[in-house]
Amino acid sequence: MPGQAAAKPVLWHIPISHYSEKVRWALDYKGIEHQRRVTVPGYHMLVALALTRGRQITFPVLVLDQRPIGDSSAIIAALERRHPDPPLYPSEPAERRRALALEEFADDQLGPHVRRFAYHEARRDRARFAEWARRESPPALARLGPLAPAYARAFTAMRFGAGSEAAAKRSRARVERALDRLERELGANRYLVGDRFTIADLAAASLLYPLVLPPEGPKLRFTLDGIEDRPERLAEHPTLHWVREMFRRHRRRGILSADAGDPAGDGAGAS
Ligand SMILES: N[C@@H](CCC(=O)N[C@@H](CS)C(=O)NCC(=O)O)C(=O)O
Repeated sequence: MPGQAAAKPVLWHIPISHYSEKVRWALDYKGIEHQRRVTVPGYHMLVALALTRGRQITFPVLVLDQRPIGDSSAIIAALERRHPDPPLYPSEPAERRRALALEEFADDQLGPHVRRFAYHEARRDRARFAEWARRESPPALARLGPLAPAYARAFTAMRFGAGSEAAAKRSRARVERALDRLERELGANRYLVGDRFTIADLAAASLLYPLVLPPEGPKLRFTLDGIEDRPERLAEHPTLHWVREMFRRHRRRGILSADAGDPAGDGAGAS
């Protein structure tokens, strides 16, 4: 309709999810006004399937120009085409290839293992995990009352393998190897590719946020026991210091529409 503003992009996300944080960061970095929607974790898979007509089972999903896009990397590729400034992809072809390869490395080698290990550590303290699940749940899930923590335990075990000590240990080792590789890739540089912030930095830093809990990132109401208890192994890793720096320098807050369904959208501001 002439004169009618284009519909704002709508981000379907999970506040605590690091893949969701990756897309929130890209939207905010590019200053794209958008709306955010949340739904009950678990049920979100049905919502993702419905939104994408069966193509995608995971969140985040972004509806951009009426088109639902699943998968954080595909979403950011579409944002890059639609809103090229400021760019997240390097313009030089070899640098762009390296940045996209590092994004893929972070998506595949880091994301699932950070998630399994972090949830496993969080689940160790049953009372604290239960308290977190009760407070953090969206209203529809909170209505389950005492069942909400049981639901959270079952979901994180079934979908993410967080219930298995052995699997969490393997994931931790994978995370440590990935941190070492990123340290090598960084060398003496501030950024992974070239001399400016790119998708490579954004992907690695966002997918590592649960191990760092930077003040600029999503607010969780607990810190992860395992990280606190064994700081000598992980918290002091140079790559995690770099993650803190990336959040401090580049995680600016973005523009949410006035009518956004979920104004904070990342758990920030919740008490
Ligand atoms: N490759 C996907 C992964 C996203 C993902 O794993 N999302 C989780 C939430 S953190 C999810 O929806 N999981 C549902 C499931 O495990 O099937 C992306 O980059 O967006």
